[in-house]
Amino acid sequence: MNIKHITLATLFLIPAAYAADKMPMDSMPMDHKGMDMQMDHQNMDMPMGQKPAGQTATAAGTIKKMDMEKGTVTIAHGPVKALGWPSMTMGFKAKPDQLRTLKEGDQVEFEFSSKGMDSTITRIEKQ
Ligand SMILES: [Cu+2]
Repeated sequence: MNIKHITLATLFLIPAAYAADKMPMDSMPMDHKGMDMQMDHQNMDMPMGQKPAGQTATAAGTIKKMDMEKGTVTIAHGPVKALGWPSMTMGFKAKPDQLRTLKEGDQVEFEFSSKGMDSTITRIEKQ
């Protein structure tokens, strides 16, 4: 019991004393934080410099709404494993040609490319 207590006290006290004596509080932590922030910023900028490569995925769902003039289709789709998406209702860009044979309420299977918030249907078929 007693030995354990002494050991614990020593373990806590020595690093604390060391830190107070050898590491000035005002320089090291700040420098370190600044470095992390710069690195994060670089990482965020990197994808912008690359050519826009959208991810392609397939999903199945139900057509909720179509807008031939805007070229959009709203689909309540199931989970998209490839992108880590849960099931949701969302709008996709689509060419009127792709929507011509479809109507609201249709069950569809489709393929799309996703770039940020933009998802464009590349193939869509009635199930
Ligand atoms: Cu979605």
